[in-house]
Amino acid sequence: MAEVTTKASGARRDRAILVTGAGGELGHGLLRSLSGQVDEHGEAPCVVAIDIRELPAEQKSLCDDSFSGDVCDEGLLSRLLASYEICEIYHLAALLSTRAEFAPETAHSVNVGGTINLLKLAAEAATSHGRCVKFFFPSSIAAYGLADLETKSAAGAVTEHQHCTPHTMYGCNKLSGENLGRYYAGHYRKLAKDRIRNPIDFRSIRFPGIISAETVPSGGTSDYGPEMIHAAVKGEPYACFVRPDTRIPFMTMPEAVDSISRLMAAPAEALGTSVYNVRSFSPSAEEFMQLLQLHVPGSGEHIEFDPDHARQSIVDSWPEDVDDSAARNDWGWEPAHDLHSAFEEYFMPVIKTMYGKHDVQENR
Ligand code: AKB
Repeated sequence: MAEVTTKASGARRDRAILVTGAGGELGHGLLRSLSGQVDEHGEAPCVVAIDIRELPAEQKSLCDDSFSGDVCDEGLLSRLLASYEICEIYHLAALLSTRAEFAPETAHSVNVGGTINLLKLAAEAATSHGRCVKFFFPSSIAAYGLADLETKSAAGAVTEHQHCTPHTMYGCNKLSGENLGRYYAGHYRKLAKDRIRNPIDFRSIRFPGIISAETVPSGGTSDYGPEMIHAAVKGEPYACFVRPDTRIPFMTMPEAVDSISRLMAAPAEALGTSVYNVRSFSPSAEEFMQLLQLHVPGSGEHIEFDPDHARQSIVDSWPEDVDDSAARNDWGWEPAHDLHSAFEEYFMPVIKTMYGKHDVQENR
């Protein structure tokens, strides 16, 4: 039985935005942007969060209600459905790529089983209140699978339709989530007589590695980027688990949150597809380290490259860049940063403040 940690009382059948995996890195940024957001009816729906762990006080304060529980717990989801008129869902809960490879079947249950549960909940909510439920699903560059380094280098920036042959359970699960979203949005219960057409407005972004200046990720394979930056500012040594020439796309956390808000606000008629690539910069691990060395002098001496064969093979199967022109054309996606401005305007000021390292000398 899920532990219920309700903040607001008496909130029955209020309109609500549901966020799963709200305690994760992306949830952290997203809750801030959703809190108090006014919808097209001029109302601010409740924000209701679920996470496997109890939310920290700061995140809880951004929600009207929060539940510690599992997206595989159908009982918890039924109780949510009975308590709220759910109008929008951000389904962030997932086991990331590295963690999923240690327990692939568990990852499948959480990542795919949890997604089906949330899609079903969205369809039931739509049936109950008679309006389409907007559903956001964060997909990933893990949905791609390049056969080898030669293929990766020849492919360059890949479109949404190329190389969708993932090498990881997490990537398979993300691709599956995209397909299930399309199914629930356009074809759910095709043969049922009492079928409701298009109960869900499903929208998804294939994220590159996301770097937050405020939190350090765990369980992912793009984690070497954020881990390196945070370690350097803290003055700690770091052993990077990929080769210096490893290249995948990244973006900052505020850009990731902004991309979600923009996609969700876009008129449905403008969207030519339900899954979009986004990206901001695509440095090699060595270029990353060199820039860090400029901003945190001496940090390069404490960074070594000690590739982990298995994790390296995962990153080698991800594209060196993605083509984000569909997102640019359909809903005006534009990155706020290139690599240099991300360091100057976001990573360095925010991370230094966080660790109280204002005295780390800038050397540019
Ligand atoms: C991971 O490394 O698993 C994630 C991702 C790229 O989706 N950060």
